[in-house]
Amino acid sequence: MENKMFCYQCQETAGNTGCTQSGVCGKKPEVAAMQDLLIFVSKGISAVTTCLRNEGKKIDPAINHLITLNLFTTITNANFDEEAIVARIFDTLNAKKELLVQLSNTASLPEAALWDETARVNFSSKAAEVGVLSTKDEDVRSLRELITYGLKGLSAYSKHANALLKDDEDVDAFLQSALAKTLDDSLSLNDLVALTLETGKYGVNGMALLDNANTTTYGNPEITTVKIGVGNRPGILVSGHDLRDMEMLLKQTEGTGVDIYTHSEMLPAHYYPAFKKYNHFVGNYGNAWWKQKEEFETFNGPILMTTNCIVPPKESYKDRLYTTGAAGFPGCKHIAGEIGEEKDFSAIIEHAKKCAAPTEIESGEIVGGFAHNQVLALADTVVGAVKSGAIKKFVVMAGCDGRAKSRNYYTDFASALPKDTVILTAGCAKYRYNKLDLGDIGGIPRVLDAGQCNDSYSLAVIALKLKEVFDLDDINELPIVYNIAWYEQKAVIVLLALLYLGVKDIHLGPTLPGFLSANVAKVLVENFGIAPIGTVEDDIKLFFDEEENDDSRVSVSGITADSLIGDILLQYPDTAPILMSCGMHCLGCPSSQMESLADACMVHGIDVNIVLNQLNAFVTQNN
Ligand code: SF4
Ligand code: SF3
Repeated sequence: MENKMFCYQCQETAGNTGCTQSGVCGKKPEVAAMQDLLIFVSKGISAVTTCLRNEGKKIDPAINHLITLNLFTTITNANFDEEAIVARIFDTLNAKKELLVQLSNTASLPEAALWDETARVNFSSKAAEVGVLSTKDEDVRSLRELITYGLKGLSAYSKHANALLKDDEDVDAFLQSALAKTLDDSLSLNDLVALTLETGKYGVNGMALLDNANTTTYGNPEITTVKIGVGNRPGILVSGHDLRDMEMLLKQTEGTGVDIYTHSEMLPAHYYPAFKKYNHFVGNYGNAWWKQKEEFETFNGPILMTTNCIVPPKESYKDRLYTTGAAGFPGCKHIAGEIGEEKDFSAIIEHAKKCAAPTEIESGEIVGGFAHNQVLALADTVVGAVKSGAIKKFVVMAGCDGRAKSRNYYTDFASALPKDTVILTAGCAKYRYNKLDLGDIGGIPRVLDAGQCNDSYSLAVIALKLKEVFDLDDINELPIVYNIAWYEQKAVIVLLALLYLGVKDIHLGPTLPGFLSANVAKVLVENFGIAPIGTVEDDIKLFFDEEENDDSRVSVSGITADSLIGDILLQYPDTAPILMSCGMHCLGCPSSQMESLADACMVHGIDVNIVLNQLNAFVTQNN
């Protein structure tokens, strides 16, 4: 893993020593180092709270909120402000000191729980000791990072629910105990794999918590047409994922002559009934987060970043960029406010009044609002379309967008999909295809947008409902395929939640996460059929050309269902464990060498396409 050049946070390119390098994210090395230290002290305080719970003591919700906000602050592209991160380290150390005196027995605590420091000057040297690469075994490190990133996603869901005054002590207790376990050297690889799946289970709980918080506060998202042009009054552009911030800003801008627009992941705010009553909530401006440099420039007015993803701003609009909550950028104004407090947005509103109206960059409308309640309200139509064959398959294309050219794949893939398929999406990945004219099937749009990445829960609810309606035993029997784009750490929890729900054969792109060691990737490939994307042409064949899949599909590795076992082993000897784990324990037998993969799978009662996926993924990873 040390030889790979990738970023632990955003997986683009850049730092090669864990998250302590300045890279494409624009973070300075000192900022990345302070993030490492904030994670370390968050793990430390979590070990203390976990011991306190084991002694039967209650943890104040304020401590839970401190830990979730710490994790949220360190997710990809949320906070670049070194001093804000250092302040959180001090707050955490102080809170931990108060908790430690309540603990009867401190003997089993890890070093992170006992570490204390009052001199800021000593933080850098400590950060250098405790970064990602301080775990030397690459498989342990890979699983610890997978769990930690999943917990960061869980913390984001919790934080958004907490902002709406909803808490789940079970989720917080798990989050903290799991964080503490990432410090525990006595855990085996199997223990860590089990903890990874348990993280997915709590991911589902965290998503349900947030879904309940959002829908009970703002109503169920409903089909909505959103304008993408502009009006002629000055505006404030709101980005990130925090709906409570959006609510407060909408209220405070009413009657001020300032319009409100959404950017990137805030688009789904338009789908909530509670926000529709605001006439000055005009529309969506622009695209996914990575286009900020052009789009914030032409917006002309101030921008409020409520969470990630921030692109380091150009000087030309930096004075118009405001942050709040977990987001931060040095030199940009930060609007404070704790859970339960009304934030004061007067400064950004006054700023907006002095700005020109946005410059129009596109016009027209997009349609969204297909979260679970809305889709289930259309269940009869949807089920009827599936039964009649009008809809052959659903393709879950949820996830993140990013600036890499390889992400054009998703636009091309969406365009190449057979006309009898419907895309289910959530997250900013949708901007790769939500403005294409993909039409509808009997009135059902071919792109159903459930909302933010945080709303991926809706896609799971829809799948589980369809499984019930079609009376299936296994979620994988549904006509749903998964081709998910990923970028930020928070998205890891969506993957883990899907794995916990039993979803198999998820394709992930544009690359598999770099923090997966070869062995951890193998576990995911063998047990869940996780596979990387291929070319658009190959993947369309793989997902839709069932006849060809049955016998002669050519995979990226060159291995087909017709390949002889002996030839596969000759070309890729390291694939033997994959074939054996699929039940082919007779590989040493000369006659098995002359069998085709399809025949061998048939004899062992295995789906040849699943084995092909696994072989393909393995060969792509290791060659
Ligand atoms: Fe480097 Fe930024 Fe990635 Fe950290 S997040 S490894 S600083 S590119
Ligand atoms: Fe996008 Fe950052 Fe992930 Fe919330 S805003 S989906 S990348």
